[in-house]
Amino acid sequence: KTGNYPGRKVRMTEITAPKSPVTAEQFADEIREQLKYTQNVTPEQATAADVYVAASKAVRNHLADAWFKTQADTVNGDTKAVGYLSAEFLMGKQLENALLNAGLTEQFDAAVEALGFQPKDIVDAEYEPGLGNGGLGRLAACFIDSLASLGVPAFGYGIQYKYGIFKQTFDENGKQVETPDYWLTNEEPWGHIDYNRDQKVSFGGEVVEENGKKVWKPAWSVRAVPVDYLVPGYKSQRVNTLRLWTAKSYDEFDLLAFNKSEYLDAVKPQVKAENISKILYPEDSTKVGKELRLEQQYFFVSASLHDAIRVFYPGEAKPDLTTFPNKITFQLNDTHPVIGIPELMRILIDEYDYDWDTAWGITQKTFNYTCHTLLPEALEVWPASLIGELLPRHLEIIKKINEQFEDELKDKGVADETIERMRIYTGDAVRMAYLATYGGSHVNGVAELHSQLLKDVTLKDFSDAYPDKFTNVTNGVTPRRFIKLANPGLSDLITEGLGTDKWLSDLDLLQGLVPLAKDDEFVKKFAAVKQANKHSFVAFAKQHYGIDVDENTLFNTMVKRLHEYKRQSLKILLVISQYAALKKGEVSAEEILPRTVFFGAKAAPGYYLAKLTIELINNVSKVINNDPDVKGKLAVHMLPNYNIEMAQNLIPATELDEQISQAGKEASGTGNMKFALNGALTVGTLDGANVEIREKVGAENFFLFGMTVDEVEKLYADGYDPAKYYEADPRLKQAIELVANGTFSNGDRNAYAPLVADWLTKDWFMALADFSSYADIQAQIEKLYRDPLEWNRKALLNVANSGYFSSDRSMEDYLERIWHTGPLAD
Ligand code: RUG
Repeated sequence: KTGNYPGRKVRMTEITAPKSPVTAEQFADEIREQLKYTQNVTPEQATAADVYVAASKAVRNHLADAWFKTQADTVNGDTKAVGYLSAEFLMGKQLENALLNAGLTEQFDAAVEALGFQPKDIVDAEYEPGLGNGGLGRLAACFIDSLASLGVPAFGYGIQYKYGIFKQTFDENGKQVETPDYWLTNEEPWGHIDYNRDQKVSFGGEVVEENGKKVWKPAWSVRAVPVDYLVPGYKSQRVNTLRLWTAKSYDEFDLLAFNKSEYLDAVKPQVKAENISKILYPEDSTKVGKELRLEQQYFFVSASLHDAIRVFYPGEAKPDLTTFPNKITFQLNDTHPVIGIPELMRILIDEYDYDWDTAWGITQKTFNYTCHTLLPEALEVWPASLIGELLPRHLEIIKKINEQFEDELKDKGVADETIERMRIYTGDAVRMAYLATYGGSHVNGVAELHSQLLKDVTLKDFSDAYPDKFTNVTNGVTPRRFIKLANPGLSDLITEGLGTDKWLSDLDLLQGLVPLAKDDEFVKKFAAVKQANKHSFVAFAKQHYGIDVDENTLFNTMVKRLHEYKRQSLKILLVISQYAALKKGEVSAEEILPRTVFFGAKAAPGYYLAKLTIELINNVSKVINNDPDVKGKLAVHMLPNYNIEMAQNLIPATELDEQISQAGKEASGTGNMKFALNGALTVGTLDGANVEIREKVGAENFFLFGMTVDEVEKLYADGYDPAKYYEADPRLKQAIELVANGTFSNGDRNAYAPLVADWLTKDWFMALADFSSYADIQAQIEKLYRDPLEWNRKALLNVANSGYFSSDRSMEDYLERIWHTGPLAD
């Protein structure tokens, strides 16, 4: 698998072996040492937060040698590295994961106990960094974990935002309130800021001709300083690097202005520069047309490309960059880093004097593009004027790329009107997805269905012209964090069932559990693990949200970003209809299946209908949870601030998972994989990776409902009238009427009028059309749940057959289909 190529010289001769693991006593001493010399507290003075920092630094020290060795092998060996360019990395808490991967969990537990602390309190003291919005950022984190675990040399490149995704709370009316998430308030022991390996990133100005050469004269520059995070592989002895850039000013302070008492003006340059890495855009699958966003994208991509040249050609003034694509292949995670294509062209032509064709050859070989969406509005399109203002040289290059592209299409015999549709540069806009598709070697979608729809619809013209570029890599999740750490009870049971823990690095081994689904005793043990997880979640919910949850109810969860296409409104309408049926006594005492419904979802701050949906869920929750008539039968909780920590606690406790997006809208989903791997059954549509999950776990172990992509398309074409569905199903009609008549707004009929109007007149994602089949399938769900042994057998089969959804497998697919590289030699 490794890509050998000529011209590699050994540059670093001394390679240090990784330190051998320590005893618990030694590890306790290391923590004491950190407390003393870096925290400057005695063990008696130390708080859990002190011990957390000290233990983190001690683990980091253990990883240092393997990190150096991995870097040396990466630069000196003959294995092409992977550069994963991503505006988001949603890492989750680091300590527990680092301990696991460094093989130090037991030593840590014993060591902190010896110091008089509970291991859980130390782990909990970590503040979760929220440097991503949702699935896309978490996927990036899973991927770099898997690459390190597979021993593949890789760099994650992104931005160290000062403020991550906002913290979500709800006000007394149930409305979402966003507060800034300043995650760096306390000492953060994982990132190492490396001022000596900074890069200059410039903006604005103009392009002039000097001696027949285009020369960019930028107007202003910022200093990109790397903050390095270690990415330890699980049992691989490899530690890769996540390099997140932070923006610093070159002009700290304008002394002249200060001396004139213009204090605010004095810090302006600093503020302007540092703004670039200040905040993560709280958007997920929606378009933002912000200048600052383009600055952020260019900032981290330019710094990363220069950094890769520094790393692979150290100290060379005139490196042979024709070998660059053999040293590193860059994956563009969505359209956010696509400005990297013209940037590499500019670097090669302007900074290293390559001619256009050579530069283009290198660039096209260097990049690949992953598309994560089917929503046209999520494919970024930048006004050409904005690019021209901020990056004038890049706009010139983009125009030239577009000319070359149009010529190439003409040569291929592509029709003029098709070329017109495909233009990268339209005269007033630049389409980043098109630039990425043309400018790289491969394009992939993130689930089979999604990749097919990219070829058939979203990027059809491109797939017709360049069929070989297109491929699929279905997403995956890391089993280390999302099974081993999140669900230790299930992990132990899997290990017991398989007689080995090798499944943690080869998740296909879960297949070995299939025969155990016939063993009632094993299924009962599996059920007991789920019950124990529910019990733990009850305590977690009490501690974190102050709510009382009845563990003897079906735990039914829908957690993901709030978006109309994901259809949280479909779920809440069903809950309301179930409530109405209970109130009217339509369900007999024997028929009642007690349920607790959990929602978790952040809405983009400017997304009105999404925020109104949150408010509705909160107020439905208030009414239902306070209604003595349904006590013990139905409860609804909208849990605030859905994040990785909540996922790690709630997913293992969930029995029924909701994946109910409109078919053809969710690119993949990764929550669906986490739930299946933790033994929840899914109720879902044929969308995204649900399709493959159902194939793998078996149609009989998945609750399918709703229209298919073709049926959705046909209904759009025929003219969709949601009111028809409202009239046709009394359950739906009743639910919507209850929302409209003020039942959940103290009689105020206006409170949800915009939502009701949207449902009845527009309902773009056809929640109403799918309502009846969704409501109908509940009877099947409830019937099965009444037979715990059968339910758990099916849940166990979900676990056993979901090994495919490991991000290790995703990485192997990328390596084979796209990157054409592999692990470092031992
Ligand atoms: O919405 C998609 C998810 O379906 C997918 O699982 C995830 C990772 O591939 O990416 C999400 N996504 C897409 N987040 N932002 C975008 C915008 O393109």
